[in-house]
Amino acid sequence: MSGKGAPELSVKNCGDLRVAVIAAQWHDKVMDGLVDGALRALNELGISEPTVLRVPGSFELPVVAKVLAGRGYDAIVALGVVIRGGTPHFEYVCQGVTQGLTQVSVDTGVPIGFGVLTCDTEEQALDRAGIEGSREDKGHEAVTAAVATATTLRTISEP
Ligand code: DLZ
Repeated sequence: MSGKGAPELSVKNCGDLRVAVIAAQWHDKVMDGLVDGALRALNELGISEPTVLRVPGSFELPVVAKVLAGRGYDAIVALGVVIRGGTPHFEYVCQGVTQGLTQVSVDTGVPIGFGVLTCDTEEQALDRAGIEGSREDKGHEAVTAAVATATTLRTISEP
């Protein structure tokens, strides 16, 4: 990650962070890629024993994130895949998970990496899943964002 003033991420400044990963269970192949990417990123940062929890679908991510945020985690990573179908259900699930995770993060002050793909097709999702042939690795990215935010929050001293 590059950004003006953002702390460099390394095992030295991240290895002691408590991180939880929550992953939905729809669209197995994409989810496997997202979870693998997230665990790879955590391992690179020396965060070797993350909590990993599964939920039925993306809609259930916020409630588990909220409970974890109250249990002392420094960062949470939420992973899911929502693929547009022929009904408005897609919009409701996308809206619920996006607003729910935003609310939990802002209300609790615990950063949540947003690794929820919202795609028109499975092909688009696979292209972002961090598997062979994918152009993007959104599980890895979500960890990097959450951990970077947690390290930034640590630099803010008490008034
Ligand atoms: C019901 C549903 C549908 C249609 N599609 C998806 C999806 O593409 N991705 C996903 O993660 N979950 C989906 N779900 C399940 C909902 O997230 C939720 O688990 C159920 O509505 C039960 O609350």
